Amino acid sequence: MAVFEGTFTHASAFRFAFVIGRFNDLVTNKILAGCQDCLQRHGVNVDPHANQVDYAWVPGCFEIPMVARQLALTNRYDAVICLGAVIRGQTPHFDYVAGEATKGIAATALQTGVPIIFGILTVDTMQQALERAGIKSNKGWDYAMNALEMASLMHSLRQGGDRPALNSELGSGDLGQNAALPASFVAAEPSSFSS
Ligand code: INI
Repeated sequence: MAVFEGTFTHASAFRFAFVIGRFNDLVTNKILAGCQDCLQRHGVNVDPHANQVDYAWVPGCFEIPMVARQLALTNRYDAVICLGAVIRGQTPHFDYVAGEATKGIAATALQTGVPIIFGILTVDTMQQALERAGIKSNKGWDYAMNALEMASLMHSLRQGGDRPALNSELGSGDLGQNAALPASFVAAEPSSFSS
């Protein structure tokens, strides 16, 4: 049998996309900065003009799943990171916005097979949101770590699975889901995964 788990050591081999809500952008910009800090310190080039991270801005959390799905379907990304902030104090339809974003993000991950990171803060007050966006800690760091881990884990699972096309794809030098990674990155006993 094999153990599959993600690592944080090959981040430079992956591509990521962000989907970020402009609503409450005082908060979402700070979460994004936390994410970028984490990715950068793990070797990811977060410059939008480089070819490792793309950014899509949407009006609010309600629009995030649609754009995340569109990005995931391109098959260019190892993970899509969704960032938003829904604050109960500001809206009577908090539950609708938060609920639709949650359902949509979950459905997108299951439908596309691409890790979609749920980086949506759902809090009661702006104070609580800011505390999670840099005043006390920055949840963006956690979301970026989740993205790195899931990108790595899914790669490991594909390596261990019976996906014949993958071997020919490896070595292409491309970034993204089919990127070539060191042999040590492959799960120890891949054959057991196909049984
Ligand atoms: N969008 C958010 O991201 N956070 C919120 O707190 C929020 N509130 O309070 O309403 C919000 N609303 C906008 C919504 O996401 C859509 O952009 C809008 O309804 C247009 O479809």
